Amino acid sequence: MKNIFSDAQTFKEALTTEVAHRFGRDFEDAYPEERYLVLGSLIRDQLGNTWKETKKSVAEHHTKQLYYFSMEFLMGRLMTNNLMNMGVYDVVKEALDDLGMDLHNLEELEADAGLGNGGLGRLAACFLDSLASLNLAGNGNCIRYRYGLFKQEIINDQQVEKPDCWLRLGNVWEVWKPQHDVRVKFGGTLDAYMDQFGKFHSNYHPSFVVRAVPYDEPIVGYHTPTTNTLRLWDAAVDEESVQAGKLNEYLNAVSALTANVYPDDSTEEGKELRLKQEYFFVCAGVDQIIRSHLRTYPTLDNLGEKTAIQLNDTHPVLVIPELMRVLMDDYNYNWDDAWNIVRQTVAYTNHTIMSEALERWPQHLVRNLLPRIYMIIEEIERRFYHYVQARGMGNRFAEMSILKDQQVHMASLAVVGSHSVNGVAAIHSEILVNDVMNAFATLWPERFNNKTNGVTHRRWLVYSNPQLTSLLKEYIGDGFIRHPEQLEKLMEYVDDPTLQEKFMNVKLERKKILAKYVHDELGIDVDVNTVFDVQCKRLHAYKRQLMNIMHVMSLYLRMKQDPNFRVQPTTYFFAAKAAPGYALAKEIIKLIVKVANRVNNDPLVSRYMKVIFIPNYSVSIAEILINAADVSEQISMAGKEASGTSNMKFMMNGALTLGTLDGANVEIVEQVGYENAKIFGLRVEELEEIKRHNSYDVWSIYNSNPNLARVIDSLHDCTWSSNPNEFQLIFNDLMLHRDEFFVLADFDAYAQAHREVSAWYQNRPAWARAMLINIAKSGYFSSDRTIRQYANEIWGLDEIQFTPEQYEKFGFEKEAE
Ligand code: 26V
Repeated sequence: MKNIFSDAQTFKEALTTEVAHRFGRDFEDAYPEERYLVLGSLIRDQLGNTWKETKKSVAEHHTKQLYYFSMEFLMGRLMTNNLMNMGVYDVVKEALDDLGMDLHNLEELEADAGLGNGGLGRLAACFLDSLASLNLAGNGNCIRYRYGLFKQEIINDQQVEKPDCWLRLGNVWEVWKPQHDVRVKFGGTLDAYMDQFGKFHSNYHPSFVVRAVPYDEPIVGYHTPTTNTLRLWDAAVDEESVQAGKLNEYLNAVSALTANVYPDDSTEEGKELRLKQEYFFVCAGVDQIIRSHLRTYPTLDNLGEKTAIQLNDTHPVLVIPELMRVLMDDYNYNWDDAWNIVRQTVAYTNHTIMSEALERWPQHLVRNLLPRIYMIIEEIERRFYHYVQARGMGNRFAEMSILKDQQVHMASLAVVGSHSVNGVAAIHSEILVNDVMNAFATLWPERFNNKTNGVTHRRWLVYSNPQLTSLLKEYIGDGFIRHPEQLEKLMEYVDDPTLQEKFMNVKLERKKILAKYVHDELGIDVDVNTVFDVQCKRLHAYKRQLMNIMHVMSLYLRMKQDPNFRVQPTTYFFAAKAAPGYALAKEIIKLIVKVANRVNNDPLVSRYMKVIFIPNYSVSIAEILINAADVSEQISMAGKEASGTSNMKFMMNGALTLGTLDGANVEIVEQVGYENAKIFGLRVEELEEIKRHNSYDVWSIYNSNPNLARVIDSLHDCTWSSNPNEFQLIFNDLMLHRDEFFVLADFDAYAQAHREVSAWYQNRPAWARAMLINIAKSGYFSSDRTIRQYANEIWGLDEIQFTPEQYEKFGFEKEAE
């Protein structure tokens, strides 16, 4: 078979022929969308070859496989990423250049796959890249949402949510597999009885049955044949299951199931639908695993030896009772054997300690929607109770129980039913063990471990910042693309004035690209010679975007009042989506936008500062925003941010962390040293102390700090809005509800940290050196390192075996061991 990607000429011919076949047009006459679709399908078809070899090798060598169950995969665009990983980017670019077409323009036609809310979903996407690039058999399991997370527009200074129609042009990467559908059953009644041998039998009469139909996307590793699968389940009607006279109701229920990503893990409405979504992709995913296992092995006894399932937070935790159900009811396992298999197979990652974000479902909801699953959960709880009593920890059972307060506690179910529980940064894992899950950690210390998050440096550095990548290659070669720890080689050159200058020019290039975007999209001119200070992440009170904008407000007010007070010119960038039902978060966005309007239109102050709110934060925006930053704002209240992952992306692109000792910031400073970051604010222990003594008094801070008091007054004295009540929620949150996230307590330290950063920036060589050190030390935060740790310490995965001939066939070189 001829490889159409072997050279530009061959590819050009393949492309033009395919455009004619598909659309009946010459390439020159084809619409850009048609060209894009054809290019995408040629790439996808080519991946079919490596896909086939990967599946074959896994089956032949009985390679252990991982299934990463996640409600969210924030993949972003895949075209260029795939071309780069396949090693054919240059061929395709040349072919398109010859045809008078810019590859970049075609890329732009691809919609972001925004199937997620934030860090948790993007982490899953980074993990897929690392799994494939490290030759590990790791597949994703998720839902094919027809609409991604809402698109954010700012209208009348406020967030407005619009649908994200990411499938408008279809999805060139997916392969529809209707032959692999699965029936998923909900509701109804269960007649159960025990026979004379104590075996359970049941007749289940569900009230709602839907077919789950998979769409598979190939996930290709960097310069290797390994091609894994991201399986997205769509819901389709089951013709047999419509109740008489209820056709419309049925069709609507099927359609709703996979309509959209939940924009919030905390709102009340749509709870039942969310639970349905969770069981839907769990049931389908488990069924697929069992079927695929039984194609290779005669028994399920060795399921846990050959399969690992990782639960990305508790959203897929129903895997535990579902796998129990299948093993016992469909394959005749007794409880104990089934339980051992389940526990050996399943591992759980916790991503938050915020108690309002820990999943709990009303018991009646679970019982009504999933009667058999609920029964199994009750039995898990019953046996767990006896287990705890027998180990003399009965006094702490209440902390650990699954069923309490009329609710099902999903995190407890996850810990009880898995063999590994991990947090996502060292400090977070410590808090889990010492505080949130202390009873569990006392009962099962060996079950708890830490896996500090990472991000794929191939997307967040190599692909999104080609300017920096070529500079790095010039100094340390290209080994770091496969071995990110080699970035450390840059340490040898950080004092080199030539490199420092070259790097500052690269940064300037990236700032110009961002400035152009801001000009084109928002019509605002920003000065690329100012400090670019960036905070981009979901809007949550604990992340303290409010503290950031209040600091900006204080500078503005002081400059207006005092003609001698001037600051280092800075552009403050914000990007953040708020959950549609999260009123305080939305009000904070409004405040940022209103402050921006005032500051940017003030002829005097705007020479020293501008504020830019970039709407619709997404993977593609992150790709141009993060690498343009000088300063990375990571200012959550200590103890609240489990890890953070943008902090790592900023670091890889040289930005200096201005942050609290929270999440992975702690490990970032461990890597770069305190002298190459700016750490401020109260630490976890100090905050604990203040809370213990109940000594936090916002009014005494207000009364003793005129500068801060002026900022707080400005919330309701019509400085930023003609309506004095516009920011009532914010004022109340700070001053009447005692500022839960200690914004006032950290405010002065934060302002001081800013002053120090500004002074630092004025020393160009020192600044450049610190930035280079951040890049050199960022290898640790590659998801390659994280995935290796998961693979070795939790999953027990071995590499997929390919022969040297297979490598050669696809044009790759096998690395020496
Ligand atoms: C948190 C909260 C807190 C307040 C109310 C509503 C709400 C809803 C969701 C969440 C977060 C849920 C889990 C999550 O997305 N965690 C994030 O996981 C990232 C990847 O591990 C990590 O970097 C972030 O620190 C963590 O917040």
